[in-house]
Amino acid sequence: MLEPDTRLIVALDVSPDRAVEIAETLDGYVDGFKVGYEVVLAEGAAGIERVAEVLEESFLLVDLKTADIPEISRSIVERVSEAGANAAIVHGFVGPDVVEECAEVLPVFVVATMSHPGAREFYDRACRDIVKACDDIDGVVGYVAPATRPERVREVRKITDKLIASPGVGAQGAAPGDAVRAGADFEIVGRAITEAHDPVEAAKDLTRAMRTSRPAER
Ligand code: O7M
Repeated sequence: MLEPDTRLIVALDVSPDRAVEIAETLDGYVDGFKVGYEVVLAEGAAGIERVAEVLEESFLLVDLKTADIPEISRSIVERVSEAGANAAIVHGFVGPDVVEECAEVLPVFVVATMSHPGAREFYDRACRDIVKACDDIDGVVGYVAPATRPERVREVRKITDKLIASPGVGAQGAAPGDAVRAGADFEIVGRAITEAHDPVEAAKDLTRAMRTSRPAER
């Protein structure tokens, strides 16, 4: 289910109606979709359900970047699971007890560090330790590491054989394929697709660019 093929995950940071429309149109053309606060704050778990219902081939990640104590984090992931998510995203800096609790409920991608410049201040320093601490946890299927700083993707890849999903392509400045070449399995792309005149063409262009990228040796 979470196997890389086109290597593209589309971030649907748009209204629930638009998220459903894009998901229906691109289902099967891309490996997966990611929904988060834009959809959930508009319609709650029902927004996740609406996107999940139209997907027949692509997977659905729910990105609430969960970062609470283990019990609360688990109940958030339970709700996300009931709504139809195939995997959840949990922050790594909260520690392996939180990650373990969530990963008992649903496959989890752990945020190892982030794509924005401020992540250099604190998050980057914890990146290696987060991956080392989470890698033996059953149910951790992968990590989120930034396409904007491929050296961080390489750092994560050196420690783990699990999946890596990398945001930051397009609007945040990374070129398609940069993260895959550094060892990522997926690139997460939002605005470059959702704000494109023709999201289908934009997604196809991106998948073509990624297909021609040679994945790094494992
Ligand atoms: O392509 P964009 O910049 O429009 O969108 C990027 C998406 O990736 C958006 O949904 C962000 O929430 C997400 N993201 C980052 O941009 N940076 C990160 O470090 C982590 C994420 C993410 O997906 O975390 C799971």
